[in-house]
Amino acid sequence: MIFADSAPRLDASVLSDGRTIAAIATPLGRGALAIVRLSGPDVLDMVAKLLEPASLHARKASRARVIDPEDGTVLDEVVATLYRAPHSFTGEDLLEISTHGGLHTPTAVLAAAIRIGARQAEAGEFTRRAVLNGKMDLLQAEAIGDLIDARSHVAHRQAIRQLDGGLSARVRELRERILQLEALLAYDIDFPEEDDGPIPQERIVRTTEVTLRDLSSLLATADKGTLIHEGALVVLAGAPNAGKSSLFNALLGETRAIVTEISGTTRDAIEAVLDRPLWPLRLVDTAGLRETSDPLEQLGIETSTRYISRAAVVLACAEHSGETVRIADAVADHTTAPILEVLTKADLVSREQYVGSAIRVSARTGEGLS
Ligand SMILES: Nc1nc2c(ncn2[C@@H]2O[C@H](COP(=O)(O)OP(=O)(O)OP(=O)(O)O)[C@@H](O)[C@H]2O)c(=O)[nH]1
Ligand SMILES: [Mg+2]
Repeated sequence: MIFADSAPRLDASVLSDGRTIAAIATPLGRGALAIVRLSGPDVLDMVAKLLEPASLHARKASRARVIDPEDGTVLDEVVATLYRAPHSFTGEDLLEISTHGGLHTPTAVLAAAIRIGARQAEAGEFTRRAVLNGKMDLLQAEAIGDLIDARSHVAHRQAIRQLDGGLSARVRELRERILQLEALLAYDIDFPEEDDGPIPQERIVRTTEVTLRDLSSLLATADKGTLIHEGALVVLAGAPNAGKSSLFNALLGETRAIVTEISGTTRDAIEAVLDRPLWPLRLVDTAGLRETSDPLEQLGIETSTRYISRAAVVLACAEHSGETVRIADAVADHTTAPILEVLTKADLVSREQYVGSAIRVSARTGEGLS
């Protein structure tokens, strides 16, 4: 049978020990609330042992007390919600307890669950069970990780789209097309003697072409995905005292790097993330490039060079027209990335005086920053 009509199913018993797992789902720290989650076959038993009253209606939030199963003391006043299998995030019976926050209370509730037989969940184990039980596919599980790790507006938006199944649908479509192609080929191989078989050769060629085109257009989005996750590395490079740190601060809108009139102020690379609409920018201020006998400054320059070699874009900064070209040439030895010539301190050079194609910027007046 060539056509498979569903994705290969994973054997849940191989990857899950079938025990009830428990974990604190929220970060530990001072806060109003925390969530302790339990998932697995013993959840109903555990509700009976942990909660008072123990009668919960599925999918209805109920007020309850968590009771220490050993000495009967009250651990917290909580809101508990029970989800019955398969109608839960993991596809198993699942209990969500909203406890008060802080360090001690959620930990005490978790410890109580473990004392009555739950196992501390590993990182990502609730999501893994959701995948094993067919509640979501791997791309969606990955999207949950991306959503949690999102540090910018675009990364967040992309993760939401992937969670919604956008990428899954594209991959599914491609898979179906490839299976179809396989069937056409197999048919052709099975009946080689028929010159003019029921499947015209052009049809196979056309399907192959369309599939290859769709595959490469999907692959082409991978680089963009990486940019969205990691941000585009934008390196400010130039001679000492060119105004790189001032430009860095002005672009960020806050004073992150030290600025002085002394050449060689910046010794180390300083990174900051700028949230931009297409993808975040990882802006890096670097030590000014020059010949030096100071070993400390030399180390800073080596760091600058390393950043330049990994950059997505380099801003070749200089305060005198003509000098930007020299900096751009020096930078080009270390990278194939696009290099933008940037004339800094534009407030000191009138437009009439200036000849050249560099972008004029001034940290002082804000000119050219956009
Ligand atoms: N007029 C004017 N002065 C500026 C501007 N930007 C920086 N400066 C001055 O130029 C000097 C050097 O600025 P920095 O930002 O420290 O220069 P840098 O390129 O980071 O220098 P190093 O870290 O030593 O390589 C300081 O005295 C700043 O006040 C600007 O846009 N206009
Ligand atoms: Mg500096």
